[in-house]
Amino acid sequence: MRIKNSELILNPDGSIYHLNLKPENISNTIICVGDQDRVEKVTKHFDTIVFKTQKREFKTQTGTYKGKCITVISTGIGPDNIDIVLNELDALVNIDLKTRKPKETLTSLDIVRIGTSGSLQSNIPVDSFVLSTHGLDLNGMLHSYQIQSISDSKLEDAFIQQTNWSPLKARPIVVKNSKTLEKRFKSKQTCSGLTATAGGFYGPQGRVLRLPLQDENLNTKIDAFNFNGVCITNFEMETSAIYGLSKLLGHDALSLNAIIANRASGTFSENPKKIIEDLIDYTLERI
Ligand code: R1P
Repeated sequence: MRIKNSELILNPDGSIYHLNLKPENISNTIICVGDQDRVEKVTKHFDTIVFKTQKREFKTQTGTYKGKCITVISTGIGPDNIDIVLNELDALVNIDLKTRKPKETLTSLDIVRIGTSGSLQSNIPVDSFVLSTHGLDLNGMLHSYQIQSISDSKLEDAFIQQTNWSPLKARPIVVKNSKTLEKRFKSKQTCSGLTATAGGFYGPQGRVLRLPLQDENLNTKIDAFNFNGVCITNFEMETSAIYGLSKLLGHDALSLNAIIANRASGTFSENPKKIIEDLIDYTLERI
């Protein structure tokens, strides 16, 4: 069925609405970063850059690193932006933009996030790398889709019970990473665990400036969560959305985060730029 102009929006030049990209502008290997200024921190290592564009917070550069074609794209902050980025990247490879029909043969993208994050555990210090085995969706975005086949209801039930999760909030959803990508990126340098993805930076991650929290003990319960040895390592704002939409759309995704804050000890990295640079080097060597 032809997808209507109001649902699949194209710019006058034929590029997709928010990302400003045409199918020929992207590689099947994607690195996504939150901060648009991080795009160049990745592509400065490239042999060549063949394409650049930016619209709003979505900045894209495509080029080669040691001969491999890679696209680097910034997502901005939050799961709402990931909904745009994942759906539009998928449309570029899996929908014929001229006929506006899904293609019969689908393409699977490799999507690797290079992010920053706060650790929740004292044994995962600032300046370490976290590889997310799962995304724990605490923001509700994925509930707009049919997620039953990709979510882990046992882990979710344990989380709801152990944290006394408010029924007034969206049910948490747990989604796994791509095991293929995990094998390639896991090493002694990475700590593995479950990454909680919040829909905001302050209240949704338990930070208090002037507003009291719905549950002031929630972070303590999240820190202590344990289900058959699975613990929650860190908090950020994109991983579960990337994992959920990638699984639903048939892409492989992995999220790597540089730990720049430790919420357990209240510390912040003295040199966050360095640990982000180190994670970029680490990722490019394995991609
Ligand atoms: C919050 O400051 C932002 O930083 C983290 C969070 O997930 C959120 O996007 O990641 P990035 O540095 O990749 O944006």
